[in-house]
Amino acid sequence: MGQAGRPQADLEDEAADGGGASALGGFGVNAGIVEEIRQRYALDPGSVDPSWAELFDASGGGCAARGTAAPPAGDLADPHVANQYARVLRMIHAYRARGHRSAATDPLGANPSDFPELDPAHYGFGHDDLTRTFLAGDLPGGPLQDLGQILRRLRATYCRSVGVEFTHIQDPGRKSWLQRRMEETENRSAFPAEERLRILEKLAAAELFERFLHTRFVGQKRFSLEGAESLIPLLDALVEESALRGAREVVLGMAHRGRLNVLSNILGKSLESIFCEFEDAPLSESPFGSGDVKYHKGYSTDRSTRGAGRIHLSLTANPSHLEAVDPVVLGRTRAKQTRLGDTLRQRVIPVLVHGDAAFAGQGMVAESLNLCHLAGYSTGGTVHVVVNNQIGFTTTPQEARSTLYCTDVAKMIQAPIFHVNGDDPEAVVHCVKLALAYRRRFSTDVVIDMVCYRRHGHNEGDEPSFTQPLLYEKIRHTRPVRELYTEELLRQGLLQPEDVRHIEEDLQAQLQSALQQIKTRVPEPDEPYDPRGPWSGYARTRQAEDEPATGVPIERLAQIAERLGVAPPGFEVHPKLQRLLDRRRKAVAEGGDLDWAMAEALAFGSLLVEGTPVRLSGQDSSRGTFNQRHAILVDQRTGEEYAPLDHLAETQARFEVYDSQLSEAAVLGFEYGYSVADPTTLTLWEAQFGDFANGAQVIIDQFIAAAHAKWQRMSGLVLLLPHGYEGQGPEHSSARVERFLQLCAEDNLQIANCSTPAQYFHLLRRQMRRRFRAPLVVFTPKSLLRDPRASSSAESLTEGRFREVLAGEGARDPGAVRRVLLCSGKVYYDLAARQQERRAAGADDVAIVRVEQLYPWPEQALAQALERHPRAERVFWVQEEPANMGAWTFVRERIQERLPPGTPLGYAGRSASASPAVGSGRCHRREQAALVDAAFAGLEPR
Ligand SMILES: Cc1ncc(C[n+]2csc(CCOP(=O)(O)OP(=O)(O)O)c2C)c(N)n1
Ligand SMILES: [Mg+2]
Repeated sequence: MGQAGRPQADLEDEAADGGGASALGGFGVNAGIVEEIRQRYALDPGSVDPSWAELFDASGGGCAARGTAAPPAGDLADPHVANQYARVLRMIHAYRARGHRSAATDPLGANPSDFPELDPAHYGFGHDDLTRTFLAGDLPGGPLQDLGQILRRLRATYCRSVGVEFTHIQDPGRKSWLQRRMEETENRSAFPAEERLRILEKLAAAELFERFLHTRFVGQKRFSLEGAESLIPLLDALVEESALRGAREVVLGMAHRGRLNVLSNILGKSLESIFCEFEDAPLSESPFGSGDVKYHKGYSTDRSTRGAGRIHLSLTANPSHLEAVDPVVLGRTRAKQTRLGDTLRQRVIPVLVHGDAAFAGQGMVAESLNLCHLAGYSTGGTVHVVVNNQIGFTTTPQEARSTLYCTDVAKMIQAPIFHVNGDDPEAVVHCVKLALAYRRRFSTDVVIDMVCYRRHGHNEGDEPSFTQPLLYEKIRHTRPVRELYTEELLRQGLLQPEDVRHIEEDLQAQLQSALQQIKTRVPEPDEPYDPRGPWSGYARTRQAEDEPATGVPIERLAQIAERLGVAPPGFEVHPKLQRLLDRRRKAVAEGGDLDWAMAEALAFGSLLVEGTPVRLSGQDSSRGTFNQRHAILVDQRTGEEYAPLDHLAETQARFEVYDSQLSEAAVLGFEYGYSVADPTTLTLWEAQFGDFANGAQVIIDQFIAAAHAKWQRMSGLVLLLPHGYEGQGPEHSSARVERFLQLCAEDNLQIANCSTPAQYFHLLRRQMRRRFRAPLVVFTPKSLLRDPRASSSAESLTEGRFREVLAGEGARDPGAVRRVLLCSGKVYYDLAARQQERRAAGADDVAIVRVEQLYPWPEQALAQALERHPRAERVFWVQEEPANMGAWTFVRERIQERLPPGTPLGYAGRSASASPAVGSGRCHRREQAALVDAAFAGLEPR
């Protein structure tokens, strides 16, 4: 409000003149207060609320005189008068908070018209009061207004085609910004003729597209938009308005409903290629990978706008799994903003189109909304559009949710929610402009709930009357929004009947000609297959020459280590951490042993100084779940934070580490999206414990593993999944190695389980230093983080590369080896310890081979390792996991193939089990000892 407060307490009695609409003198305003405001106005007109100023101006400055000359009949001290004013103000508030309950938002007409709190009678007002003047608070139109005038504005603003929920917004500035904008305009826009014709054209394009497909490709699934055609003018206005306000890119995510329509009418995907997909013509086959159905594919394009040049639009490919694409769109957006240096987050705008049932039902929605204001994940606000056709497949809203609206979940982030009637396309376009203005101003999510209907069944083969006969009887008699809007424009003389015919004929001709075209000529693919933009130069298949040396000169490592160990002057590091920093600093310079966290810091640090940005996110990742990383130091006096990795050198790349919200699906989806949009950044997601990754299974199965085969989209995302059997119980032991291995084919993933810090160092660097890109899953250690046996020398980081197989350990005479133990990860150290004992006892006949990379399967390296021991009688696979888990079922055939005929492959590990690990530490130790025994069983000294 700013200026002299609007005078809610400045109330007095009813008008002396009997309630006429006269100004101050006529109606119960405390004369003393009016005089005081008048005097302030005389001294400084800017110091009072503009509505007072209007009033004083209108009365030629004489109102105060009238106010004083004709004192009001009542006084605020009179409880009856005060009560009456309070009731008006309560009613005004009720309209702001609950006006949406009687807004005409449902094109099928099921609007509750008599919500009690919106009835003046509820506040004791009758018909006679309509012409009486009351204090109107901060409602535009002046501080004193007729009750009728007050109600008219409130109903026009809050109860027409737009119902708004905004009073849950706690920030008074945001709330009053929106309130004022809506009330001053009565929440509508006066569109010029040109814009109204454009809306009609978009509606026509939307409807005719569907009708054409309906008649030419009978019975084929397309998930028609009919009943919700206003989505097209909505998105059209969104793109135009965004461009006008300086946006360079809009990143869209949406599900099946109307997707083809959006591809054609918003992204400009050619009709020819869409029709080819319906025909299942050769073009619709994927030249690489297995491809996807037409209504899941992504697309991107540059589109010319009317007033602001070109804007890049991309629709993110998505799986059938509703809402799974949400965080992916946000991550992509964030990466694009970062690459563009768009710190205000106004140049790349994320837009998510949802279905009503999915928005209310899927947990991913809440997880993704929760990213909205988090420093590491904010995108400056997402524009959410719910295509609320009031049904989900065959499920009614009453069955689909416990909430009043399908959008209620968005209130948790205090997003304003505009419920708008999809049959009022101007109101729809008005809402999107208002929503964008709000996002621009406050950098936060906004929600448009476009209430509409679904003209046909869920898909084109469905008969909706089986389950919703009454609803569909009504829908049968509902005329398309294009018809309704056309009539309106004809009525207003903006359009002549022949104009309508021309619009339709033109569209029809375009559709017809495109269909004709594909009969004679196969169109070019819409998107070239070769990696484009930031991905040009990267390879989706492994390159024979692509095994870069990843060592880093010792001088550089020493410089990095030095910087890692120093906090700024005066920064008070926790004393225990100070010792860690000192150790880190000395480790490289003095040739000490490096642990896992140090090797990781040096991998990150060396990439950063070479110009490769690093972004790591996960629960408690900055400190590290196991208290190992300490990527951010906290001043013990001030709480200030300092990230040594971000202060290595003047010209280094950006280092970001974020403690994520406590979710897996949305955060992993976000990081996946980030990695797709930015191949130049080492993007890592870390699970708190590896098994929690199954909370993000959809992202792993549908995106990380399959995106390349389905959509030819590459990603270099790294997943860090703590894994290892340490007696911590069923839930903290297994990252489900078996599940990741089951997903592997066509070089879609890389799966590694390193046994030394140096290997981890080289692996991380390899990920960014070669052209081949595929997501990398690393099973990371827990107890090994502090196990002195699992340390590496600084020298081991200075040369060489990641080795897929480590076969160095073994008998001094390889020819004397009677048994080869193959394993992966931490169990190696248990085997090595037993091997040491046996050696001490004079038995040196076992070789241990570590498979450090499980996929792509290191065929050659393993074959070489086995060939070194031609006299081996037995080969065992040793693992900690139960036999139905871990790598056993994956490696079994692959190793067996390599063994001489008749050499059986043995298994030493836990028995098959329903649960990954036992609860008792004692049982765990017993089992662990038993599996090591089994690995060495039968090797009595000769
Ligand atoms: C996670 C998930 N569960 C189930 C389905 C199967 N399914 C496809 S569409 C649909 C109904 C979606 O309703 P709504 O979100 O309202 O979108 P509409 O089809 O009405 O546009 C269902 C259940 C799915 N695709 N994804
Ligand atoms: Mg629906």
